Amino acid sequence: MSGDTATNNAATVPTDGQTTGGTDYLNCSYGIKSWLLTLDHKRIGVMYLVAILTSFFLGGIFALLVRTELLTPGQTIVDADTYNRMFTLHGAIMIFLFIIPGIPAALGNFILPLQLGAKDVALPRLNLASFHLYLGGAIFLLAAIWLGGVDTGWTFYTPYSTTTNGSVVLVTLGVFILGFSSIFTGLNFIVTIHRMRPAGMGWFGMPLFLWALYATAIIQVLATPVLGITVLLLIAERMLGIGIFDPALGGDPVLFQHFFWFYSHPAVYIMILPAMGVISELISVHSRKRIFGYRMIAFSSIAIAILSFLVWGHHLFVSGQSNLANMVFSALTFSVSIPSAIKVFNWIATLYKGEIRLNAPMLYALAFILLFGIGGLTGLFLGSLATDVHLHDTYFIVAHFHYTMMGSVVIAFLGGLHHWWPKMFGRMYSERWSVIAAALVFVGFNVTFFTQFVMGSKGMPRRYYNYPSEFTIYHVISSIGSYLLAIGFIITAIYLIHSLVKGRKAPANPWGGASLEWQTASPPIHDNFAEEPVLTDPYDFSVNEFDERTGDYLLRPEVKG
Ligand code: HEM
Ligand SMILES: [Cu+2]
Repeated sequence: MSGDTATNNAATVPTDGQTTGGTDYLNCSYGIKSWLLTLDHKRIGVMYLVAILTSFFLGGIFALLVRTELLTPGQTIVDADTYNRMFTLHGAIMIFLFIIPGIPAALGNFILPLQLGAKDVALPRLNLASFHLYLGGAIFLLAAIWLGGVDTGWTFYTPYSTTTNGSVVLVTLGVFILGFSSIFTGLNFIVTIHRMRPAGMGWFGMPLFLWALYATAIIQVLATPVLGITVLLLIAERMLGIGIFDPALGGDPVLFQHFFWFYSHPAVYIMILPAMGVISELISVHSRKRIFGYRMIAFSSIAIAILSFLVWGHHLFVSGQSNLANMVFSALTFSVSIPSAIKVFNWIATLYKGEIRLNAPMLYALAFILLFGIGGLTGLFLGSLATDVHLHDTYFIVAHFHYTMMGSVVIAFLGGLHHWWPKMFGRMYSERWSVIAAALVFVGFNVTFFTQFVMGSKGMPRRYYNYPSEFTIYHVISSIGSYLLAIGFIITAIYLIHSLVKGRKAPANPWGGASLEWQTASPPIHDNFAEEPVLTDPYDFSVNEFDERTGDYLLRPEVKG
């Protein structure tokens, strides 16, 4: 097998930082410089992971504050203005600092080159630049929080966002900078998948995770510039008084909604497509069964990426859009469910007669199928005009996007993290606690958000600080659910951090995966592969067999050749 690794096998040591002669990418050099200036995709992936999980923690704190405020009608812990700022920051942090970079930047960065048998991504310096831009954008958002935040909602709708006081310019500038981080990551992944596939690995020889990252990258590169232009126009109107969106200045506020959702709807697929890619890996590896309908799953990722650009108008059904446009966007919205359903049915077909291991990665994969099912199907309620008029801007919407973003993407993120954790950090985590935490997250999540479907269908509006007392019981149940959810996340953080210090040493291939990342050491060396990996079919699990003595799955001698 050739590719860049073939040419220079000699392990190189990083030039950035104090080299130690350590054997793996974690201990081959030390010092803050060796991390912040690293060109190693694995270290960049880990830095993203730390930054993104810190953002999730911060966004989660705001979520718990929002839920605590909603425990009673009227004031509970904060006043109405502060409440508006809290849900806005919750949404903005969760979207722009956590879930958009999310799986691609953290897990994608670490795993993609390994699954290609490569030493790194095609453009390592651009990769590092995308991380620095992420940090830059995050600093703008944090500065905005420090200066009082914003109360516009994460959607920054005009003309309110061009007139209200608050750090709108800081936040939107942060979003603008973060956009470049996303574009550069996408660009890097597209070039790497095109140029660094080893000889013998055709497009249909790649793991499906890479197809999903590829489809995501297309959206990152094509859609994100639209968001960049939109926020620049918003800043121009706010700072210079140029009439673009504000009717008082001769602008059109609905134009902003078109621009904003032309990015933000495809953006939901930047979130969910990588998650779907993770699920394809988890379902097949942890049922030790070839994925069912490989090509249909691969094509469905591309189909979703294309269709995602054609449905943004379903966010404007009650914004005075024409009936014709409403009908066209409604029909197109239904069509997106077809490629999504293909994935769900193929995952279920893969499980059929599989050797299913009910460990944390599989439990999260099974939870994903159910919760994504609920999230997706309730999307059809909102895609149909008659029901959307009733449900728009209610808690039904809040529940819907938390089932898709939280119940699906975050759950898949957790599944992928537990799947690749032994590879990334060379340690096994407590299986028992991972199952307990997965159960708590699952129950807590459904108690929090299923309740919101019920109160939303009864007319409870979103973004309301106060509410009629008939909704109190739902809010109390939902808040208790969110505390359970938080406990589940805290337990997860504890045993994962514990595993870094005290965890059992991980074998190279603890789960019996057949894709190339499992042929590297756990954790990998700086250059990834000490010897050329053997090119295998990523879903042919007969290539390896379990070795009781080491707890490792080893390539069969006849495969190794
Ligand atoms: C950790 C558990 C979470 C809880 C308890 C939670 C709770 C909530 C609640 C109650 C609202 C509605 C506030 C209102 O309309 O007045 C909300 C809004 C929102 N949440 Fe979450 N959420 C959580 C996680 C997430 C995650 C993981 C994401 C995305 C990755 C997310 C994204 C959003 C967005 C975008 C909004 C809309 C904010 C707005 O109206 O501007 N949430 N969340
Ligand atoms: Cu949408």
